[in-house]
Amino acid sequence: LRWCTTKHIPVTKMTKQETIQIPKPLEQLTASEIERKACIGKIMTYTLRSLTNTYINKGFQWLLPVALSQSTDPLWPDPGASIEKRIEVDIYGKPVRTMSSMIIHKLVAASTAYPKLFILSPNIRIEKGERAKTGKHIYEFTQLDFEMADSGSKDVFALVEDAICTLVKDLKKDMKSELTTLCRCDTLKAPKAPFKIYDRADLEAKYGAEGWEAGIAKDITEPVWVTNIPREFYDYEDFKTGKWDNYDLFMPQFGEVLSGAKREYEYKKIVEKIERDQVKKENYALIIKMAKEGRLKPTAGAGIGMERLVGWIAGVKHIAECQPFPRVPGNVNEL
Ligand code: ASN
Repeated sequence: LRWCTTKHIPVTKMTKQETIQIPKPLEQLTASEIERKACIGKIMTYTLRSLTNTYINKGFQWLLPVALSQSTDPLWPDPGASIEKRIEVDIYGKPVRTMSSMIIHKLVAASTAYPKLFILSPNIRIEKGERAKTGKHIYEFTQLDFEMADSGSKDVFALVEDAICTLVKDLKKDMKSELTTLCRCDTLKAPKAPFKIYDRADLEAKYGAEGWEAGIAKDITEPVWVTNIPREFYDYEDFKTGKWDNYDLFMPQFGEVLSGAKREYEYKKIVEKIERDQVKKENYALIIKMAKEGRLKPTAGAGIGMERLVGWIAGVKHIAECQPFPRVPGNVNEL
């Protein structure tokens, strides 16, 4: 998942932001706010159970996350990235970073002992404080991050469409009272697969380079895929056509809740892209070595932003409402 909504647009120029309140910590909530928080919490639990069941039933292994590592997602080049600070500390005489995503771990794990895997992975991205009121950014979030060996985009689309359609259909049946409290009983529609696929280049032509994400989210009534988004070296790029075999999932009236790709696995392409993007090669020595030895498999996967997915379901104004302990950019609470 990448935090790339409303890139390049200064906060002051973004409409609707004024109405967004910064979610309060638990101890400051009123009785009705506690009721709302509890409903969102129940929807989060339901969503976690439904999605993890779907993945387990399809033969995925559930891996536990890591928090510190020498190698993590460069989150670069990504036009939407707004990282204020990267956290690096020395342990045992070696530099480690807090995880910005487990993409590198996924590539290694899926190529070796875990051909189908998922992780509920905590990601730390110290977003600029000016993103406090976008409603879509938090400085710690959790992805349901998954990867599958010998797979491509179509496999990911089918898996995610099944997982989301099952989730919303069951939720509407089992969580009526919570959805009613959140005023989502009527407006939350159970999606129908297959979801439409748009090319980012066509959306840019229609809505402009800066407005396509907001534009498509506003105009759709069903979830849609957007493909061909230039970004980090590990997403597959066809050097002949210049097209990227990657994707984001957009929800109606909300925006992006998932991003992923078919991956690069060939040594020459990986090195060429890392050099082109001026990413530090030494941080990716292991996957470069594995690729050189032919040990990196063609995989595909994605990460579902849990706070965003539940935020869309619950109809929140700010996704930190889905966190028991809100992580709003620029706002540090005691808990
Ligand atoms: N989880 C994403 C993926 O699988 C990567 C990211 O979050 N930057 O592509």
